[in-house]
Amino acid sequence: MTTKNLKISRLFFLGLTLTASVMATAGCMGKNGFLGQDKKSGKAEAISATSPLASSAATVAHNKQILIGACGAGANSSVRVQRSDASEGINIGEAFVGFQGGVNVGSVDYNADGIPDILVGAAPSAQPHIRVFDGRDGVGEMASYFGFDQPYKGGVNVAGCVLDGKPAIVAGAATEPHVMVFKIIDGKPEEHLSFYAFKNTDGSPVSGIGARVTCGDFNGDGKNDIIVGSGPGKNLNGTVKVFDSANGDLIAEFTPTTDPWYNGLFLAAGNIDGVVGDEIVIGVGAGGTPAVKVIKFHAGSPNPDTINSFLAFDEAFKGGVSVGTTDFDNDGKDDIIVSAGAGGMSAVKIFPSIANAIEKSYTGFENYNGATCVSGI
Ligand SMILES: [Ca+2]
Ligand SMILES: [Ca+2]
Ligand SMILES: [Ca+2]
Ligand SMILES: [Ca+2]
Repeated sequence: MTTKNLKISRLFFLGLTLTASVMATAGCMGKNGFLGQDKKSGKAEAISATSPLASSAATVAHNKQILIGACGAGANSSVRVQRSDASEGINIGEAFVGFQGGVNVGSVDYNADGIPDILVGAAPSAQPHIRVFDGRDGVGEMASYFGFDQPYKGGVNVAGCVLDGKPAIVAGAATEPHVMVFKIIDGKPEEHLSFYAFKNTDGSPVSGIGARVTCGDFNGDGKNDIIVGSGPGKNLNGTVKVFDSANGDLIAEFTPTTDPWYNGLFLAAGNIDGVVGDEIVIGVGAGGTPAVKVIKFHAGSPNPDTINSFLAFDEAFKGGVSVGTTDFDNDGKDDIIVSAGAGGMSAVKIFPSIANAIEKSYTGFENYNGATCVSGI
């Protein structure tokens, strides 16, 4: 559908215990049919064909984890958690059973119990379905939404956030520059912001370009900001914009590279250098050299600095680099998670803080060569 027709929407709250009939009524149909979960239980399947780990019954919090999703078109929607201590992590299985369009992942402590929960967004070719799974065990669905009006079938990018002390979800339309922010109030989403991240000079939204999203305090004022990077679909040369989470005002805008990142970029935020304020971590989209950059804000300067830059994978790899952050080694500085796009055999790596040495290396999904995406959790 076109931008012109993409209505500013309310989030459709589907309830805490989604049933198959509700899913069907809600029209949750993709190109391959029903996208929902196990029709009998109403829960996600525990094990998927591409996931090597069995479902975990663990109920304790494990910090410093990596959330991994199968992201590529043609992939199923497997999602699992990799723990730093190599113990068995949560395995959601297919977040949207039968869906072959891939997903993207994020996390937020949705129910404010101190345990980060799992956000999964359906990739392009699907309705913009967001599911939230309990981070304690992964099998309890906490919520299920459509991030944008259901006629829109471009998919949705998701990120967790905390705004005014409340959990929040940032949703970016995957094929349009529409961004919506929802605060979670008493377990239900309330629309907080709705705006277009990329506009033409006449104020109309740029057509055919998606919004990749993350959340962090880029300008170090103690309040999280909404950070949007251009997705694939049009040459914006990898533009990043930072918006005030209170009102959607633009705080900063930059283009992190002079390279032609025509296929968009991936982004995450975290306190990489340990100094007040979150840095933005950028990973090149599919088609480009697999570069990662760490961007730092300086008060009073319109131009942020690149404080680190490295190749996440062999230079010849052009599948794209999904990025995330988590303080994996518990030194007070967030570390950088990367995962390979299509053709990278689901490689996942950790780069500690701003050093370029690989600390850990994993396989996201065994025997899977499609795109893999990551988030800290
Ligand atoms: Ca929680
Ligand atoms: Ca801020
Ligand atoms: Ca910092
Ligand atoms: Ca660290």
